[in-house]
Amino acid sequence: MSLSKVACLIIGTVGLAVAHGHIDRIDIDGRSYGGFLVDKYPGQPNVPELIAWSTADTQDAYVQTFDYNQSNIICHQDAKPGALAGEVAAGGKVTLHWSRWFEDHRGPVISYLASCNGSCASVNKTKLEFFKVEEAGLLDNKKSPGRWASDELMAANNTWTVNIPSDIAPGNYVLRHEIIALHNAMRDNGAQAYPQCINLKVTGGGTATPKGIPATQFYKPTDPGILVDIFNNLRTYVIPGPALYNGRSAAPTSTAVTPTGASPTAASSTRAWAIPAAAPQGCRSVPDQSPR
Ligand SMILES: *[C@@H]1O[C@H](CO)[C@@H](O)[C@H](O)[C@H]1NC(C)=O
Ligand SMILES: *[C@@H]1O[C@H](CO)[C@@H](O)[C@H](O)[C@H]1NC(C)=O
Ligand SMILES: *[C@@H]1O[C@H](CO)[C@@H](O)[C@H](O)[C@H]1NC(C)=O
Ligand SMILES: *[C@@H]1O[C@H](CO)[C@@H](O)[C@H](O)[C@H]1NC(C)=O
Ligand SMILES: [Cu+2]
Repeated sequence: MSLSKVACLIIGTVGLAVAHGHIDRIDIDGRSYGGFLVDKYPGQPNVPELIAWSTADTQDAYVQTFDYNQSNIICHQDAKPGALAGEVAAGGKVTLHWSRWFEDHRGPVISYLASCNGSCASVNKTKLEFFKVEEAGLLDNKKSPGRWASDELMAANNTWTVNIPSDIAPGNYVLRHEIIALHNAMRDNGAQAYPQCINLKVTGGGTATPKGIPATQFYKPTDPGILVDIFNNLRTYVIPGPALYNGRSAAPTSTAVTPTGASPTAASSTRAWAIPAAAPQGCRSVPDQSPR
C-alpha cells in the first residue's frame, strides 16, 4: 500500500507519459512487429499501420473496476483495431514486450482470443467474444505479498509469451493480453486493468471454435480476484474471468509453485469496504465514458 504510493509518487515526478506500460513490440516466429506507442503516436500524422490496436490512453493508465462493464475494458480506452495482422501458426507462440512495468504493480497476467469472423481491421469490438487461452496469478505464496505473474513478466525482460492453442480453426483473431495490478485492490475500485489488443491471423490448426464472452462480462468489481488484499498473507488467488479454454496452463516457465496450505477461497478474511478512493497520484485511470 505505502509501497505503491511511493512508486506512484515517483512516477508523478518523472511524468505520466512514462508511467506504467504498454506493449511496444510483438515477436512472432522470428518476426518483430511494432506496438502502438502511446507516448509517440497519438496526434502524430503518419502513424504506421500496425497489428496492434490503437488507444486514446496516452498515459499508460488503467481501466478501473467501475468500467469493467464498459467498452474501455475490451481493448483499453477508445481502442480501435489495427489495420494489419500478425501471422502465427496454431500451436505457435506470440511474445509480447511491455515498455516497462513496476514491481509493486503485482497481479495476474491473462490472455484471451476472439474470432473476428473475417477481418479484424474493421471489427466491431463490442461483438468480440473472447475465450481465455492462458492465465497466471499467484505463483508462490511463501513470502507475502508473494511472487506473481507480473514478477515473472518482469524477470523475462518485460515479456510474456502466449501459446496459441493448436486446435483452433484458422482465421483472424484478436489477442487480448492483460495485466491486472492489485497493489490497491484491497479497496473498492482499487484493481487496475491494463488490457492490450493485437490482431492475429492464425494459420493451420484445427476446427475448434471455442465459445467466448464479451470482455464487458469478464469481471465484476467484487470478484475474489479483483477485490483482494495481496498483503495479508494470501494463500490462494482466484484468477478472475471465465474458465480457461481446454484447461490449459499458464505460466511461461516452470517456476510456478503450488501454494502450500491453501485455503479453499482466496481473501476469505474480512474485507474492509472503503470509500472509493481516488487513484494515487501518478496512477491515472482512464476517463469515464457515459454508458451506451
Ligand atoms: C457497471 O458497473 C457499475 C459498478 O461496477 C454499476 O454501478 C453500473 O450500474 C454498471 N452498469 C451497467 C450498465 O450494468
Ligand atoms: C457494434 O455493435 C453494437 C452491438 O451490436 C451496436 O450497438 C453498434 O451500433 C455497433 N457499432 C457499429 C459501428 O456498427
Ligand atoms: C462471430 O460469430 C459469432 C457467432 O455468430 C458471434 O456470436 C460473434 O459475435 C461474432 N463476432 C464478431 C466479431 O462479429
Ligand atoms: C529486452 O528488451 C529490449 C527492448 O525490447 C531489447 O532491446 C533487449 O534486447 C531485450 N534484452 C534481452 C536480454 O532479451
Ligand atoms: Cu500506479
